[in-house]
Amino acid sequence: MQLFRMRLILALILGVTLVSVGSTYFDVLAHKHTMRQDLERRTALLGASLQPEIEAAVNGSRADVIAATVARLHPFDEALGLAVYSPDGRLLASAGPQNLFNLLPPVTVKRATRRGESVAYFGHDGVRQWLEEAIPLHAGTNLNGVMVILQDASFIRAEDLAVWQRSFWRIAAFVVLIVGVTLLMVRWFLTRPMTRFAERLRRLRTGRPTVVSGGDNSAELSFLTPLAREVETLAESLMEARAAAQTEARLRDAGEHLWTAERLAVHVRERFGSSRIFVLSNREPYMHVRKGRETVCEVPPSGLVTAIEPVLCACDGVWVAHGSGSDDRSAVDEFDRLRVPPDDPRYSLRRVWLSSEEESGYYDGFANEGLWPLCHIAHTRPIFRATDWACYQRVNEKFANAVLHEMEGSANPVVLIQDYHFALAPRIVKDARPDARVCIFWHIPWPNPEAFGICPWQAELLEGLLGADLIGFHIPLHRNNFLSTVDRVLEARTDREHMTARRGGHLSIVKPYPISVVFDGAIRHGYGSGADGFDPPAEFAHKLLLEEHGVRCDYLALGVDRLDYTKGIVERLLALESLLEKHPWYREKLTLVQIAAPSRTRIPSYADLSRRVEETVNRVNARFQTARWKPVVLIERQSSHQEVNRWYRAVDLCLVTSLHDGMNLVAKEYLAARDDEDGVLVLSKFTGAAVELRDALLVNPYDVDAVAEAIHQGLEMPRAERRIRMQRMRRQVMEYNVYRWAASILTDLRDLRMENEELVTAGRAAGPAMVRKLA
Ligand code: ADQ
Repeated sequence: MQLFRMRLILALILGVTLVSVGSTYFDVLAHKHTMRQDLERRTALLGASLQPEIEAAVNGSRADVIAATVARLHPFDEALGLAVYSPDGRLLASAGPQNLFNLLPPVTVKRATRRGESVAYFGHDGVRQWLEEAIPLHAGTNLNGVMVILQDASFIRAEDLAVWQRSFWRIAAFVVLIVGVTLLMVRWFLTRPMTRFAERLRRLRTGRPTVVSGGDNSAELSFLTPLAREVETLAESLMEARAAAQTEARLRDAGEHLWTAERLAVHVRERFGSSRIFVLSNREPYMHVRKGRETVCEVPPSGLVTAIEPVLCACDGVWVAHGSGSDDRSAVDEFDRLRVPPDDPRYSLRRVWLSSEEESGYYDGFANEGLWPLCHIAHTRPIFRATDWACYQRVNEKFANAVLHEMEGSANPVVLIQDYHFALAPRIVKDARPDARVCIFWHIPWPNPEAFGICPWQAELLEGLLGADLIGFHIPLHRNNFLSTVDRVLEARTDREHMTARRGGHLSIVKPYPISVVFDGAIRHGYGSGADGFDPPAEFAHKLLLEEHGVRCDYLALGVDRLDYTKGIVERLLALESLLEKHPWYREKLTLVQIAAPSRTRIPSYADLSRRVEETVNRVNARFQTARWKPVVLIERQSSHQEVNRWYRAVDLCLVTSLHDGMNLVAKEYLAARDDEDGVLVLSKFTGAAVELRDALLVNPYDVDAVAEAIHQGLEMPRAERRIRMQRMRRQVMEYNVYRWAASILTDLRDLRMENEELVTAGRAAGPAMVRKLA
């Protein structure tokens, strides 16, 4: 850097000096030219005024008259001398420095005589500089002599010198100014951004977050953005590769096989060959959102994208989803498609547009006011409107048709339909394309047949779902409930042993696949241990609470949820209140940070929940808070994945108190983030996650006092016990990660067709009795 700076300074000095000297040189030349012209003009005027008298004296041919006239007319302003010559070049008379006239070359006189006109010439003798102006003298039309006026021209050289002297200081000032400004610009616009950029890269390389102190430097770095994007993508790929290699090494060491994005991609390519995979979900993996004058492409936080993206990338599949971003239309082609991921396009996203009526009837209405509370036993009454149902049917058809359209020309396609928004789509797709392998994954619980029975269109929903070849739930209980509902509602044959349901001629396999999260240990979460200016997570959290919320505490508990009545947020707050009541020791020591993302805000029950949560927070805080502490800090917004991860790593205890939950990914994300093998998970036994995570402190969220006791137990738990429980649960999440979830579904989907064919073939071979049994 020093060498670069020295070279830059030298180059600047040389460059600026050369340019300035060159420009001064031309200035001096022009100035000199002007001064000479001016002197010549003045001398010519003087000559013209003297000429008549001198001519008269010369024409009189008397030497004494000529000498007297010349002597009389000299001296005059600026003139060095005046002389008169005969036409043959003989000096007749002179006034002024005689030696100079003797020195004069007769050239000007001869030239003036020869040409018959005035001749000017600048001469010098090393000390003085002068102008000779030779003017012919006439007698009538005859040339009778030459008059020479010598003008002092030394001032021109003096002027030149003065200009050079003045320019020297100007050039010096220029050099200093330009070098100084350039060095400052280099520092501000190059050195500093480059240093920060290098720091960013270093953090990326070491897997640390991109936090640069000193405020927003985005404008400063903006010119590096394209380069930064490329390098960051490259660095991320390298980090992922390194993480995958480390994971593989860990696995080899443990003699196990862990699923990674790369392994899933290879698996898909090997198993599905040329078959393309089509995904249908309500939420899209990439959203174009207008922010001020810019359009930004965002990835909505969702485990689904993480799991499904490697699958689609591996086979150049198509993801069909609702185009819900404010600027989504600007990013698609005439077929409503775009290639994603934006940085490295590998598959297509097909956006489907919905009118506000369709969104309100299908999404807000039937899906979220009807099916959501129907499937979650959380005592919020489902609302079923015939208009919403009609809309749900229409929209299911619309999305299914979009999938069918995308599938045109693809042989043996695979279709992965996501969630309760599309219960009718499997049947529509399968009827139109019997060669497709169709799967639907139901991300929420399936209640018992009595509870499901209150839906006026339960038969139609089941009929739609049974169009799929594979129906996935999180846990066996939901699968069993589903099969019981099918048994009760439809003319169909279910088989608990083989986990199948046959309706008409079509067989559906119904299986649990517990969804999970990415488990990449410390590498991606990568928050440091205090090195490089980063606070350890706990210190960061305590500092943030103090600075932003004025809260000082010893223990931190955390809740992370969408603001949804199934998540048991109010119950959690009541449990905290009960704890502070029964164990006053925790007052001024324990704070619950509740991060709540606003959700489905157009639906009245959600707006009501938001009000209730805020009221309860205010009431509990008002009851216990002191000058420097309060029991609850409510952060009511969608946070970034990184921010949530920081909190996971900072807290003593994570509270998941859902009243009912298909799985609950927060519990698993918390475990994945705790590479320090510390922390306690308090988990509702009504979540799907509770089936796997037996080392959590399992609670009934309705039993507020019991939850309070679990919090107490968690905070008092010895470090060794916390560690053992955390290790066991982390191992579970590591082995059953989200890639394994996707791989299991795809493997079963691939094998299922053969299994189906075998069963049907066996049935046919065995005759009518066997067929009946299967039917
Ligand atoms: P959800 O009901 O949305 O999912 P969950 O599984 O807990 O519930 O997933 C929530 C996700 O949103 C998590 O990744 C979490 O980190 C994130 N999140 C929540 N609040 C946030 C906030 N304030 N800021 C940022 N991120 C936040 C449905 C079912 C679940 C099932 C999943 C997956 O209801 O039971 O586990 O699908 O199948």
